Amino acid sequence: MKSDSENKSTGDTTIIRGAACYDCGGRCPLKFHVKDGKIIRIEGDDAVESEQLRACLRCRAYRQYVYHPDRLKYPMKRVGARGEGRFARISWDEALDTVAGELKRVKETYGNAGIFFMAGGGYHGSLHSGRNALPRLLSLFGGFSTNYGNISSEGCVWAVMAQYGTVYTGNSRSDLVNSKLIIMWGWDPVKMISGTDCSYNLMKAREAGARFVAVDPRLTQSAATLAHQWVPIRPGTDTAMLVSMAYVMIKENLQDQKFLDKYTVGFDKFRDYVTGREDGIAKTTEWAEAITGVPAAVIMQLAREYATVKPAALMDGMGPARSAMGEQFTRCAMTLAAMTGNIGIAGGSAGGGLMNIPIGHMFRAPNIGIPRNPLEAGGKSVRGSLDLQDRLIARVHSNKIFDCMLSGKAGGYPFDIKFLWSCQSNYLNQLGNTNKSAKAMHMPEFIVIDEIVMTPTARFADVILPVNTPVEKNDIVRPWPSGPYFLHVNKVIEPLYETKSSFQIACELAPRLGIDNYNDKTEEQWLRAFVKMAPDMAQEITDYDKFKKEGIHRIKLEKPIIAFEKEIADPEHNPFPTPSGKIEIFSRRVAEIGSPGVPPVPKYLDTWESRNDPLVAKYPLQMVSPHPAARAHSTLYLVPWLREAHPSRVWLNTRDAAARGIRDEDEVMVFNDRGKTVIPAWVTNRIMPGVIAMEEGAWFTPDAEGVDRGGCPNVLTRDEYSPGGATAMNTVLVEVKKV
Ligand SMILES: Nc1nc2c(c(=O)[nH]1)N[C@H]1C(S)=C(S)[C@@H](COP(=O)(O)OP(=O)(O)OC[C@H]3O[C@@H](n4cnc5c(=O)[nH]c(N)nc54)[C@H](O)[C@@H]3O)O[C@H]1N2
Ligand SMILES: Nc1nc2c(c(=O)[nH]1)N[C@H]1C(S)=C(S)[C@@H](COP(=O)(O)OP(=O)(O)OC[C@H]3O[C@@H](n4cnc5c(=O)[nH]c(N)nc54)[C@H](O)[C@@H]3O)O[C@H]1N2
Ligand code: SF4
Ligand SMILES: [Mo]
Repeated sequence: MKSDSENKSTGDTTIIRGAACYDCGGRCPLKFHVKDGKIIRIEGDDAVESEQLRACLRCRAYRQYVYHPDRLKYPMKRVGARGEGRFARISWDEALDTVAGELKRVKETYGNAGIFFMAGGGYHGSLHSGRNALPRLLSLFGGFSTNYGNISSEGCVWAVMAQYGTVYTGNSRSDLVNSKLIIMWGWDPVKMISGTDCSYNLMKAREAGARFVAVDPRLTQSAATLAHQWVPIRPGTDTAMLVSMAYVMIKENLQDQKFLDKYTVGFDKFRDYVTGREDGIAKTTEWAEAITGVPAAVIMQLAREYATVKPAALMDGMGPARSAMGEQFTRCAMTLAAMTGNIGIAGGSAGGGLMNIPIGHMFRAPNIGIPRNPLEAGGKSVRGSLDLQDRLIARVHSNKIFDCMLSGKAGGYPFDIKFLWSCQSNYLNQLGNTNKSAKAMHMPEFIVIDEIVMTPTARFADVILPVNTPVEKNDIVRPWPSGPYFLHVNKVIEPLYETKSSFQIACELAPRLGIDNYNDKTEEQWLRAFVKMAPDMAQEITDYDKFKKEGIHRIKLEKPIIAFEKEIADPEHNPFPTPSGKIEIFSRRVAEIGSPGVPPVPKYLDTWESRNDPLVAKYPLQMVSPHPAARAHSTLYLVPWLREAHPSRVWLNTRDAAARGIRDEDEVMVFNDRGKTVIPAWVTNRIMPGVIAMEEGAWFTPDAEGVDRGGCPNVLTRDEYSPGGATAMNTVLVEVKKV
């Protein structure tokens, strides 16, 4: 029998265990077969004594990523116009001297606030991540400005902090088998993973007899494989359906009043809103049908079912929350979880979108330690306040980076961006309104980008620093939302070409900036220190060498983790970490902000570019941009196997296609006032009429007329965020025509 510890080598092939670090929704142990210093094969987990953490198609195609001919091989400087994409090779010395010189010049001329650090989610290792390595350097250099707001889930984070006071609101996936009803609401874990152990446990729950309902404008992979019922819903209207489900429960007295009385504050105020006592509008199923397109009878049925089948897990995804007023969806889902008494019990779910468990989670990953950014000294912590205004000292919202680049202080932002460091991000491609972002990229006086491939963002660099992939360095990484385990990223091959990690780059820049206390450890000393630094790791990993060799340390839990189990079982000794010590359906902290966009109890609020927007006459279709099945965002875009497995297409309902004379696989143009993109159509009834879907992450490839030929949905999205911070990616009106 094989086991975790076996690294069997046959002939001249060696097996090295390691892991990937994509921002991918999971995290998997991998077995790399290496021959003559080259990876010749990759396998997934082979554990026999525990549940396997099986790799998805993306890491199975890793070889074509590592050995892609278009990898950036050596430092380069721009020789053409900015954005044109013409570069010439330079030495590392010239590249680093130039970057250091520009940092000093900008600091002297404009002050540290002119230096903007823009970090994406591209790499998750503790040591080599530029997200850790570079802020440490820039803080020691006197400070920097940056962005706030988790693009993925800021609305969810805001909502859970308001209602529960913590981001750890998920249960172990192994607890799903205890659920009798699982509602996948804008949640497609078969594709987005939601923890590597998720799909397997959902299958087990299905086999154990749980009923599955999917609420999504698309019949997702998860809906197709698991669901008994698909409820298509108009994007951005989910809160109305949830509110109306609450109406049914209240009218039929189905809510768990004992639970509400004991553990929550403010249900009475929510009830007043739902019944219409507050605003004169009863949130009936007919009221919700008109908004959501979901038949009143279906809303009624799901409300009754969720209120009476126990335990039930309302799994509210981040997709519906990544929209205008998205945080209201998350707050409302948590409120229904409380109304049905499904919080803190096996088989239930507290909701909240994030689905994080606290042990072994990536949010708790140790890192090299970032000194407080001097520019933020004295300010509130970014997470410390629910009022977004408090975050503006040296930051802009992520979806306003490019707007800030364009208008700076004159546009009301706290700084002008003079020096841009884009690190492990492809934000030109990944944030709202790409055509506007491309204009903004002409504003900074200097742009440095460390990257693996020549992304649409990297094309705008003045200096490009080539970075290596996770198989070319040692690191420690932790799982996405569930787990619990820790992974050791092992160096499987020597760094290719002249590539370095972001951490190495920072180490080599430090002396050039006159910083002599940047780093005092070797790579191995850091990794050993990390294991001691994080309490959950220190307790578990007593033999670092074994951990490194096996590539994984699995935490053995006696029973599944259930969020808020203690708070529910023994509330007197375990208050919720909120000001009231209870679940805050009414939040005083939110009330104090005093803005109609953030009501103190969750409410359905109409948004821009909804079906009620007059713009609908010109752009009648709503667009959602789910995460790509065969990539991590724009990472892996160039990998041929993945492109073949999952060609990029726009999902278009048969009725909408017929009305426009479009047939399957026709090239179509998707457009609105912000941009135009050309992409083949997938004509299908797996999406509801009136809605189209384009996967995010396809590379922006403008032609001479400015039409994107790459199928990048962000030429259409808006660079806006919601009052609670949600990045409004799924709130977009468009039209489609045949080209
Ligand atoms: N394969 C793959 N997996 C990934 C990633 C990836 O790029 N590729 N990225 C990872 C990252 S960083 C993140 S943040 C997560 C994101 O995870 P999610 O946010 O959960 O993923 P999405 O695909 O954006 O959205 C989930 C679903 O929401 C639906 N949806 C969109 N708008 C609405 C709406 O208004 N109402 C309803 N009911 N449904 C709606 C979409 O159709 C989609 O099926 O995924 C992670 N996992
Ligand atoms: N329309 C639409 N847009 C979206 C979303 C959506 O739902 N709809 N989702 C959003 C979400 S949730 C997210 S998280 C963002 C993700 O947006 P980004 O964070 O920009 O993610 P990627 O597109 O994966 O780009 C990461 C880049 O990092 C590079 N990289 C990888 N490893 C390293 C490394 O070690 N060092 C350095 N320096 N670079 C490295 C990769 O080559 C890649 O180009 O996209 C957002 N954009
Ligand atoms: S991309 Fe993520 S989920 Fe897929 S195999 Fe790799 S680590 Fe696992
Ligand atoms: Mo994300």
